Amino acid sequence: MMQHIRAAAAVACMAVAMAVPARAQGTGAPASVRQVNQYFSYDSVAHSARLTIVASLDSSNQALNFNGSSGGDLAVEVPTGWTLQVRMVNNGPLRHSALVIAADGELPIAPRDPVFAGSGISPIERGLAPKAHGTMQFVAKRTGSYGIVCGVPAHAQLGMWLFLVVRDDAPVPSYRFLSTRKVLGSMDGARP
Ligand SMILES: [Cu+2]
Repeated sequence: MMQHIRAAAAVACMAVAMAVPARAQGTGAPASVRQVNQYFSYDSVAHSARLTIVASLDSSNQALNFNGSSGGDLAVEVPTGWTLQVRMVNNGPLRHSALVIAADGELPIAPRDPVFAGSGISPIERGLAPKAHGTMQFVAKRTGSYGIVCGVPAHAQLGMWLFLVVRDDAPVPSYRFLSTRKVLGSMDGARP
């Protein structure tokens, strides 16, 4: 009898496990989701990553920063083919936006052509108003070095950008600081 109940319970458990994706305890997120830090997480089964960018997080670089970083001293890396969802919150007094451009040389004064379909937070040139939120979602289709840059004229040149690295051989996404690097107006030099 006891064995019978145990077997029935095991079957019931399996049914629940199959019906509901495994959940990380307490967070409500699937077990395949890893929260790297307060700004970055990824799902290794869905092949997607989520990045939160707080524009003007603090006063560093005259508040022209993303999550406190500027001049390419922060690099977010995702494997080729993954989807990246970016949510921007404007915490500063000026308007800001974000778009992905190829990292080749000097930053344009007014970057306005996102390199991947969907890789811009509108309005790119005018920017989000203070306290406003915006999102973009795109597939990082092509391997290479890119910048996630502010599209409001002059902001990227003044350092409001971070590196986005798309790599074939990246095992998992990462969010890392390039402490030796800080070049405000150019993407040349020590690339991640
Ligand atoms: Cu800006």
